[in-house]
Amino acid sequence: MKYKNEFGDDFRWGVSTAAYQIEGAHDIDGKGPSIWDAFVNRKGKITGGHHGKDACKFYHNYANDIKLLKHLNIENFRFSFSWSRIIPQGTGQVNTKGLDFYDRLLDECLENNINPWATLYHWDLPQALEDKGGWTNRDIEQWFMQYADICSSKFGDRIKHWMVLNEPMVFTGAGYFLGMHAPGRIGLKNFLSSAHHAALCQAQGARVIRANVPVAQIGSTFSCSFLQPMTTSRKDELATRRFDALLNRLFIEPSLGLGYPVSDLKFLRRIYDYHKPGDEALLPFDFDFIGIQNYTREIVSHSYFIPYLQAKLIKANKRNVSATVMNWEVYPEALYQMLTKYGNYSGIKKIIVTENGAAFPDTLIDGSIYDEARTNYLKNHIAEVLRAKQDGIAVDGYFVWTLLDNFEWAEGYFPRFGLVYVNFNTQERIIKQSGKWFREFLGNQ
Ligand code: IFM
Repeated sequence: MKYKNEFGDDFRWGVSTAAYQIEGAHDIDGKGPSIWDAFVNRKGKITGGHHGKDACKFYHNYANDIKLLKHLNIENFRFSFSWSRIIPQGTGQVNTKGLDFYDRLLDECLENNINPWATLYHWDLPQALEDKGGWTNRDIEQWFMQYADICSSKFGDRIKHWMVLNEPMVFTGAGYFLGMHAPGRIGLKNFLSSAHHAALCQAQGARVIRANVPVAQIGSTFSCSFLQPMTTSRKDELATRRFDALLNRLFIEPSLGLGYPVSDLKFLRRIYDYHKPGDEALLPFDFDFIGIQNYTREIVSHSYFIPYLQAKLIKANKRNVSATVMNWEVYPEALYQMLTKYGNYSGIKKIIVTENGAAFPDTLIDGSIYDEARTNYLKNHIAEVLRAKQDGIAVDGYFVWTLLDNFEWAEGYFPRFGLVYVNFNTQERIIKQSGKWFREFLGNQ
């Protein structure tokens, strides 16, 4: 795999980002607080006491960063809207200055021949809505549809590719079940109610976009991990199936009209406590594409001690395998396996790898970063995408996570995922060896 033309002319290459991780400017020009603005102030929640108040100052630096994209030969830029920048209280009054920022960003992209790909929701719920229950409150369906309406009616003329949610499993699981992410809530009721409401919004938000922008290509993005049992025992095999239902199937299957995967994960049945008559018909949506976001493989073993799941993941450092700073095993074939898995659902028309990438320790040597591990990670994963494509899987794009080192949620600024190094004191950008390699790969026909 040397040349990008092996993937065909229609294949989309890009990078992905998210508002809270890069924008900064957390309280200016009328922006309201989001759940992440609040969560970072809670003691002990973020490694190093870090926060995203400034992050990469993309709000101010966006024009230079878009030029950087152009320099890197990257034609597709995935970003997310900050809901509380656009509607500070989450519902009601719109903030014109917030809309103006995205206007400027989109114009900058188009002037540089970069296609913007927009995600409506990448985890930064307005705090005012969380104060009313957030994703656990059924009213979120109306709040979200209003937000989707404002974004798509305002920007639909310039954005062709839309994604409704980013990784609903992560923001409901880490945010409402485990309390590790904003808003830091725990418990099964919070998880199941927020999961059902997120699945509804996934389809309802897409309907709003379809109505406002009939020509849009609409998708939503799903985190996924290639799962394998620790042993060949029946117990480990069933444990793997339960994790698969939770991590890989919970949000895609209702959107395909298959309902929730309750037969493989019994406790999920209680999600129906949050259903209203007619929900069955609201959950499916005929997406034009789905985004899959895979980083690793996980090994699963049965465990009596883990509530609800009776299963646990054996982390990479316990298995003596090569891993990233996130303690995620480096296992490129996982991406091939996930493309095959999702490619085999009959209702999925097209897959875009909307995120894939790696955090490794980066050392500045004479002003340069020689990140061979990240470069190899990308090369090897891209090769697996090609393998899937050659096997007939409808995969049509690959987006690196991510352009710039940025705020990595509960891990703060320690994990660096960028193709471009960021000095967070000076906001200097330095293209890493991986960024140079990607530029060359994209430039080579
Ligand atoms: O940084 C995150 C991103 O926000 C969602 N997907 C995974 C990335 C790496 O952890």
